[in-house]
Amino acid sequence: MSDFGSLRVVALAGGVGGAKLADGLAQHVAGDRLSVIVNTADDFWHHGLRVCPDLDTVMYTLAGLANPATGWGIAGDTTATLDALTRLGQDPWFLVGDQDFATHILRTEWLRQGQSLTAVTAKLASALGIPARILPMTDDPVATKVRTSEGLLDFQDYFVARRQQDDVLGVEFADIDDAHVAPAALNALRQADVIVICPSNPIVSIGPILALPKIRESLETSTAPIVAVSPIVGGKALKGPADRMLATLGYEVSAAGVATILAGVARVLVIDRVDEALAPRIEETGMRARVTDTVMRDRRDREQLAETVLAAAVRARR
Ligand code: FO1
Repeated sequence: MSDFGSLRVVALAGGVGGAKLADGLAQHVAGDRLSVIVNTADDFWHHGLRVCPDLDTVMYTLAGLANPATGWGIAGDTTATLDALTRLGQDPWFLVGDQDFATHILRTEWLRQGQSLTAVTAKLASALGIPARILPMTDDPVATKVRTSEGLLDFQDYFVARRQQDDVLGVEFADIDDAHVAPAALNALRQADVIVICPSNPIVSIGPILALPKIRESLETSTAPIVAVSPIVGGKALKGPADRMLATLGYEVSAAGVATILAGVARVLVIDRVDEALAPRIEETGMRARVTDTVMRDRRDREQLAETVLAAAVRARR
């Protein structure tokens, strides 16, 4: 544990990129002093089970179980259940492994008993030996819908079934107006010494978290330094469709474009060395720019990026 072990750190995260930085932060921050508030607007019902992809990606990554090839799912998982479903005539468009099914089965059972998603997630994470707190942004259902020339698509239909081939013309978060921030997530934010916005898609991963009014208000009024990491490096998303989405929604596809979305929320934007020339433009938005290597290829990269982020936060606090 490093110099940052006593800080209470809250990270906002979506799926794979967010989970990697959360893992880096967990290498610096003691036990439950790290809280990760996770996007739940990708969640959906599949074969009668509640699937929460971003929560599970963060959970499996922090447990050291994540499939390194995909970033989601469990390493070495088998597909006997999916194969049996296919034999029974089901289209296996969404790849759920056998061990992953166990998570969805238990989550669904506990939710049906009336437990909150926050409580269910805590039980699953504790069973996997994760000391950090994994906190759904809300216990209420919120669903991302993607507007395309084919109509309004459910998020996983756009993302997985249609392989992100459609131009995204707009994004909606269904039921967001009726959703309350989860109390544990709000408490964590209020007690944070440092807040980190992970390099997740700013539109569909960080966007839903910021769309909860109490979260945005808490960030805007927080005295804790807020440091974001750009998920766009050299004009490209490291993973997923964030670059194409920014383009079709009218944003510049660069760290400077990310800065226009996060200005007013984050105090510092961490950008990659290849984007160093964008630093003055980012600083024009009122944010400080911090330049470092942001591509996380292995666990050591995660740990080093987390160290840079935490050091930038501590500096911004003064
Ligand atoms: N992403 C895919 O691209 N294809 C899949 O078949 C797929 C299955 C899957 C199963 C469980 C899970 O937790 C995640 C899964 N993902 C899959 C990833 C996920 O749907 C997306 O990456 C996120 O929703 C975006 O953050």
